[in-house]
Amino acid sequence: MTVSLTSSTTSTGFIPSNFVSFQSTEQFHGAVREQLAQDIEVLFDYAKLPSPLVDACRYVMTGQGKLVRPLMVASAFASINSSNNERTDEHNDDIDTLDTDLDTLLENDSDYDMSRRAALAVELLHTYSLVHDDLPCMDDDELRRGQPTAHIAFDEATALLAGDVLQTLAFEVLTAEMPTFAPFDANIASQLMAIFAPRARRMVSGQMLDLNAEASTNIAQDDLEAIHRDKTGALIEAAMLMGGVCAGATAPQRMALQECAQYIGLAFQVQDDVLDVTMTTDTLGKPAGSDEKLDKSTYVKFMGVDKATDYAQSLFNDGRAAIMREMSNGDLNSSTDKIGTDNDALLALIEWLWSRKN
Ligand code: GRG
Repeated sequence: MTVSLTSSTTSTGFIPSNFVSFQSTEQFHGAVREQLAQDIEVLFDYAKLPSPLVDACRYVMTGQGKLVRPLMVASAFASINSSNNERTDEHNDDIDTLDTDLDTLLENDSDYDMSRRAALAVELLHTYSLVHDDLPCMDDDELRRGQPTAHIAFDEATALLAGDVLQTLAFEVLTAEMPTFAPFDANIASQLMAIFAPRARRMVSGQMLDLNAEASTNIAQDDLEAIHRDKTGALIEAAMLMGGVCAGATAPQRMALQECAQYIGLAFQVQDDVLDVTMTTDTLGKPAGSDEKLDKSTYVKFMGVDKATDYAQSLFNDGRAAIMREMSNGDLNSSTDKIGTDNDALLALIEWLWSRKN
């Protein structure tokens, strides 16, 4: 599989991009992770947080997270970008392409940098939710991403503030002028904000519904699904849509991204329930079997491990189908508005998610 991403030749300043082709999903994901690690440092330099707040933030942001949501932003960005560039190429076939190519490159550089901001934003928000979720007043967990949780490594007040400031930074990063990022595009930034803010709010609503459900003895599968649509699904939806918007996704492309995200958001949660009972603490990097210990309502509790595994697989397949349908735009002879090509980062991402072990 080959995926394409527009990538700055260096990460300093507004420099026209090269189109870099990656030979494998691992290579593509590695490049996204490396860029994100650099951007996290740029952000902490910019934010000038006092100690030990900055240490706690760096600690939680640089643990062994899988970076699923930034990878979703980058994959949606790469797929839509590659699809739309293909269309531009077709359109420009008869035109002198020299000037157009330079315009496209400059435009893409700014788009790519907006996708870097979006990737950073979703990871900041996600990490804040994990830090708060682990606090003694929530799940009271001591292990996360293979290391002691923030309130254990630091103290409860610092962990609470770290979560708070990560959340604030998640919004700030979309419009701050920071070194190594092209000046933010106000039009894209406002679209990103409109996607991100309500879904960040839905994540917290989902957490409340989850806490309410813990107190109730008997909840239906539909209720569980509604909880996870908000708690886990909303941010996944935000990640895919934000990546698409940065690459200039059309309305049908956005609808396909949203539909795909809804399926894989739920699939991800069902899979999480399965992994909690089938994997070890070492592999998970967080306590195995904690759902049962906390008597949580999970898909495994509803339907058993085998059926929950099948359910996750069928949801991933539905997510893939949403993308595939858009690739052919309902008409196998049409290439208009298709999401990706044979080198589709999104389809590769779904495969990678399905094969995850933690
Ligand atoms: C605002 C306190 C608060 C919570 C919001 C998202 C959330 C609700 C709580 C986090 C805990 C949790 C179990 C969420 C379910 C979503 C989920 C499966 C999170 C784990 O995500 P991964 O697997 O984690 O992507 P890494 O560590 O790899 O980033």
